[in-house]
Amino acid sequence: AKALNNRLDFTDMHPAQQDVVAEVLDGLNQPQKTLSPKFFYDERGSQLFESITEQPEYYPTRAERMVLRNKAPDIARHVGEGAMLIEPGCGSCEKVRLLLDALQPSRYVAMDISSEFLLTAANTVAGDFPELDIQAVCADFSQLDDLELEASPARRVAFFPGSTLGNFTPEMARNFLRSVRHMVGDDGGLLIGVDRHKDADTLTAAYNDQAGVTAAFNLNALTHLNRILPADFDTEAFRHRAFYNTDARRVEMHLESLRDQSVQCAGQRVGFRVGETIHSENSYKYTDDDFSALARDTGFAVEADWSDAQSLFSVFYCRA
Ligand code: AVJ
Repeated sequence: AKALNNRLDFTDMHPAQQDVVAEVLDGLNQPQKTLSPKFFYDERGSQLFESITEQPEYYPTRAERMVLRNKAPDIARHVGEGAMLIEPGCGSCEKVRLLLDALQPSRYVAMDISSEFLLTAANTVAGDFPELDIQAVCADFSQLDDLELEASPARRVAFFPGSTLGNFTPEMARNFLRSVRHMVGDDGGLLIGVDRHKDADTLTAAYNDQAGVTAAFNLNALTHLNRILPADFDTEAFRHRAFYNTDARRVEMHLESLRDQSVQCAGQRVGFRVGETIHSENSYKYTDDDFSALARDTGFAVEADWSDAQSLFSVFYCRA
């Protein structure tokens, strides 16, 4: 751990560089072609996501911010004072800011896979919250088990906002929350933002905004692949599709081929029939019962939950 200033430690766990080409080709060679949602987030993709969160149809970000801002004092009563707050995948640390004044954690552990982005974000938080101790940890989600946290009697509370859990299959969600449970220990907690199961019209609209930003975001994954593989996807030959799969309780995003075509991907030919899709994202939605069962399965119990006025989005506090 390298001290960058008095209150900001940096730990680099050197997350494994994955073989991106092999991973993408493996997904595109499945009977149902798939692509990980992580390929949305190049620089333009991150800007487009930012813009999605400002679209009138896309309610989750607004709803969660509202809950965190309005319920912060109540959340703080459950979390308790002086906790060690640990955020896997903290990104720009934007959500935690809404809680820090109320929560007064003894330490904020900000984890992310991109060290450059992480240090910028952590430094900005350090500047804005002069009393706060911060540990910035460069790591991916699979490294939670190996994370060395400061030995301290503080209660460890994981913070996982943004309905990032929605991108995980039920099996991935169970595995992830089990490692979170292991990390926070027997006295620990979990504060998590989850998008709720609701009518298909509201969900379909949220992933098919009128301005076409979500469509541009989805199609941008192909532009991203063109650059990094490289590949020669024609983004005009695909269209964005998003729908609620009610049985699986997930919004599915796909990129649908508008014609029979073949695409060169890292030197390999990948064929598409007209109407064939690349499944590019799942966004799972939860009922109270679904989430409680998941919590129970992973060694947690829901202690409190808060929602926006329209019950679109929930923040749960779970105790080990
Ligand atoms: C970043 C996973 C919360 O699932 O709603 C938004 C990403 N995809 N519009 C979501 C997303 C399309 C988002 N999460």
